Amino acid sequence: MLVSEAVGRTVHALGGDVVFGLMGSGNLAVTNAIVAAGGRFFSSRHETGAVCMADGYARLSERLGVVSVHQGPGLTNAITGLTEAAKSRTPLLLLAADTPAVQLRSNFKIDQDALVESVGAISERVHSAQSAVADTARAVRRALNERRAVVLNLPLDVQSAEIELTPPPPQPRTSPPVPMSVSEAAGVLRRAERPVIIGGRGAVRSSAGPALRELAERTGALLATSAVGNGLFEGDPFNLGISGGFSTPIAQRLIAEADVVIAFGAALNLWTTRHGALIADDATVIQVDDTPEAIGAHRRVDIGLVGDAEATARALLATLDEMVPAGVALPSAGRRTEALAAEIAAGRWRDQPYEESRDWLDPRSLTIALDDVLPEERCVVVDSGAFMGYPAMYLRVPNPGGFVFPQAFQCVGLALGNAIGAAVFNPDRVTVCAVGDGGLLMALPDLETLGRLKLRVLVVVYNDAAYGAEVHHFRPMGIPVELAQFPPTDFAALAEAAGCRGVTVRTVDDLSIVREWAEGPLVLDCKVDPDICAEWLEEAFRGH
Ligand SMILES: Cc1ncc(C[n+]2csc(CCOP(=O)(O)OP(=O)(O)O)c2C)c(N)n1
Repeated sequence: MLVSEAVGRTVHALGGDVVFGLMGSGNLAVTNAIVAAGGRFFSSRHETGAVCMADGYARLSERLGVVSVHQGPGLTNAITGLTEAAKSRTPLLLLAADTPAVQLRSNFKIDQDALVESVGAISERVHSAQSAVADTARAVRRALNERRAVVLNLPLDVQSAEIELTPPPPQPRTSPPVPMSVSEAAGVLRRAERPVIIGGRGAVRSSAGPALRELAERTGALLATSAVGNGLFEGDPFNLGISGGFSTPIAQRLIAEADVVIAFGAALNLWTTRHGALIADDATVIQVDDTPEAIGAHRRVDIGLVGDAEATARALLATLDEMVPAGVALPSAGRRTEALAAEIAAGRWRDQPYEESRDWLDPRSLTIALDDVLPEERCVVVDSGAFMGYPAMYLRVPNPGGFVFPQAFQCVGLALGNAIGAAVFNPDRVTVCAVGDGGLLMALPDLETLGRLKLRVLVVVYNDAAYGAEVHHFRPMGIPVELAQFPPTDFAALAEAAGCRGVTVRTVDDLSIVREWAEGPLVLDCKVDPDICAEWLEEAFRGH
């Protein structure tokens, strides 16, 4: 058997059975082998789109995301999406063909290892026919166990060598880490009067939601999430929603009043803490993370616990039970009152007054109306840009699997791919891809993919005919912004040309189309007011 076939079979055997990619002569054989073994392959029209699809698929499924690309330009095209996946710690395997070492003058020749490593991904390689299965198994193992984006380089000469297929070595199972002692942190929680728990992506990944809700009840804590953890505490009456720039006014007040903040799998970066302003200077900060480097990386932390979010929450609950005799109230008892729950419930973003745009579709009214018209079971995927606060602030999500926020690289144009991957994972759920006009034009090749795959994706284009983020940033300084403004683009026509349904939305009444929408992709070209600048965005610019 050829090495290319053995690699494909091994990837499939180790769980890589859903593959996104773009065919070239260098990766056809390995991809065919995965399909021949029973895998499914989804063609993208741009390699970064393929990586984003695998990234979106992996974020929701918690399985390995697999991508297949041609050597040289196939890999360079994939790099932007790969960077987001690497920064987001998505377990991803990118199969990249590579030029044979001896072909120094090949047009396709680049230093693939250096390129890949420069963006924080791991470069692995099938070194020889003899080591091909072990090399492949190692790449998969590192992607899953280390939660890293791994590129497996497949030199063409090695691919075409002959080997006898052997089964891959059994993959070790790792158990989640538990801190040696949680008594100091439990002691702090025991004395806390106004604790707040913040759950991030690490908490989502470890399915810590129920344990954290229990811990909050036990300690009188209020609950919040980082942006990527959105949905983790949905339905809890003491859920404050996203902590950071997207926080409601009441959430901002309550988080800032906390005397103890305990973060589970959340980086506590400048977004989550609103440039530090959300955490009081004298608050005790506890950070729980399974990655030692994450502890204290963004801000002062008083107690760091290296451990899995769920396991640590359970250990804290058990220790509190030992420390506090039954029937003895903690100082925070009485904090979670019905009155506070009612105040939180009445303080959603959609309840805050704003001055409605008179001449255009107001992006806030658009998003509130969308929230009403969409089914509860939804997955919201958000691109980067000035518009991105609207879906994050006004669209409810049913659970953490209902929100994908590919912002680790702060790159425009990735969400369409993520949305396609999300919809491949969950074809029955409506996937909403919220994107600016600039972002969708950057990802335009994969509008054809969406049309071809006929996925149930609603693309909502916040179309202000501009790179709005740049306009809102620089215009107030008196700096000319014409270079970031464009003539109108007709996304409804582009969508129809790509095999999707396309509709222009000028008023919220036009959203009635969503109620009638039964199948296939629908693109809404929403002509929003280009002059509205969200308050959170002004705040975010301070971090530039
Ligand atoms: C790949 C990439 N290029 C450029 C930027 C700089 N940038 C940040 S936001 C933005 C504007 C995006 O425009 P659009 O998608 O229309 O959303 P809007 O800001 O108008 O809401 C740009 C160009 C970026 N973040 N990523």
